[in-house]
Amino acid sequence: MASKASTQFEAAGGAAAFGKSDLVIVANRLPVKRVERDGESAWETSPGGLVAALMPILQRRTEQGGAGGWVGWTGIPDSDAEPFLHDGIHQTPVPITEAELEAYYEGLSNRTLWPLYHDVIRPPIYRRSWYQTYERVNQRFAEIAASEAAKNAVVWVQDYHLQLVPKMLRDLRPDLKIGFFLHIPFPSRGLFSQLPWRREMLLGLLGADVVGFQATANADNFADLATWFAGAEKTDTGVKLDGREIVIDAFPISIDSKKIDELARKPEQRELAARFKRNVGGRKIILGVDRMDYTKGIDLRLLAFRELLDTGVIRPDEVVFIQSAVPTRDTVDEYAGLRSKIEELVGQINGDFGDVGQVAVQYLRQSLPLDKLVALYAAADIMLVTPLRDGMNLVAKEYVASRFNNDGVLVLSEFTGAAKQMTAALIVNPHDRDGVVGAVTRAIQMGAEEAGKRMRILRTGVFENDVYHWAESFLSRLTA
Ligand code: GDG
Repeated sequence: MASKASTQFEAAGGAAAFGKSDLVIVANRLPVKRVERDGESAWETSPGGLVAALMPILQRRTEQGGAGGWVGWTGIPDSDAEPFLHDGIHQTPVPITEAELEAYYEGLSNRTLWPLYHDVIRPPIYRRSWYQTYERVNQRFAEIAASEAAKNAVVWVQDYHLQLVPKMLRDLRPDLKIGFFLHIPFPSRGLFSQLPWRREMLLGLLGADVVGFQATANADNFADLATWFAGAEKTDTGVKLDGREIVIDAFPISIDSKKIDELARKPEQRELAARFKRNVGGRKIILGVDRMDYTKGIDLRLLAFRELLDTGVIRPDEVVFIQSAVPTRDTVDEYAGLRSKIEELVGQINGDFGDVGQVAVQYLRQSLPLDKLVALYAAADIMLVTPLRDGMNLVAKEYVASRFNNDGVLVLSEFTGAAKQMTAALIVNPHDRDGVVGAVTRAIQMGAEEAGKRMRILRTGVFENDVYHWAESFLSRLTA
């Protein structure tokens, strides 16, 4: 596979022959997925904030006479899909085999880096063969990006799956402007030092001109590690390495706030939200929405809810807790155990506090369509966002964007990137059961005036700093 990509690259004349796009996004996944429509298969744009934010920027580039491109995996193992045009954007697939996915994606990305970067909530597994595959797949991404990028193009690499790409790409194409953004947290020296390939990973990232993080603390950790292990020198804006200035900064990601707000206001959406409310017998709704991931603190949240019921602060005929947990990374072992644990807790709580036709916890394990999700946000009196560690957390922002009546209370973990911006939420330490119980109690009792004041502040922040602002501020820093 690696040889196929290198051959393609060399056949195209290597770095001497420049590709088509002058703005290229490189991400693990392409922004499209293969779907069956009317008995035929076709490419369809994938939902999600990152795609929604970057597609218009790439399209604008095309309209202005340039060309936007995206390099990534199709989501189909062993696929040899050819490059194609979708919505005016060059889509360049990176082929990945089933065996490589096991090592590069499930292994090094999701069983080593994901737990390590999320404060070792689960023990990271360090396996050299996974790292070697990660390196090989990263090299393939770099080579394909090198052949896609026009001379002096801007290339923006996304996330922890591709941390070696910036340096690999710079070695192939020193003419490029290279940016990197990490969507998950970046740990402190004490934790990061565990990584057997720490120096390689740091040098990989330092190949970029701008390395962006969700929060200042992450950027500071990276600058510290770059000087400690990679011999970089601190500067006012980042670090210097081999005579090259590298900007290191925080660029907190956000959502398409206007789109969520407009959707929530639609009459059919309001009707759906009202129907949800009727379905739960008019009870107050506490809501949790997460990927089923051990970083999200779903179990601790359920235990806090149980305590509220145990102590009688909450009565099951007055309040319902709706937890939506969309399945994710099902093939990774650590996730299977989590699912049983959560389902057992839900079962216990409902066994003890449910009634005929009235559950205490309404648990949904499915991917909800966006309109249903937004109607749930609109129906929820209290949103519980209690991850143990989270780069940003977009759910908190989506909830706020859905509350066009300026009501509802957000309870937010201090260990999310979002908590640094959303200080008008009720901020909690998810490990502190008493603290979470106290915050939910306060949220239930909060008067409309205080709730409205807090929500207005939160909404102003979410509308001023949307995902378009995020993308533009990163790119303008990169091209400055
Ligand atoms: C990573 C970082 C960072 C969830 N259930 C459904 C559904 N979702 C959507 C939400 C939201 C997204 O998934 C989850 O985003 P988060 O930010 O909360 O968390 P991660 O998936 O862990 O994202 C995180 C993010 O990257 C961006 O940089 O904030 O820290 O871990 O948009 O709405 N969407 C639909 N149905 C569901 O059932 N349609």
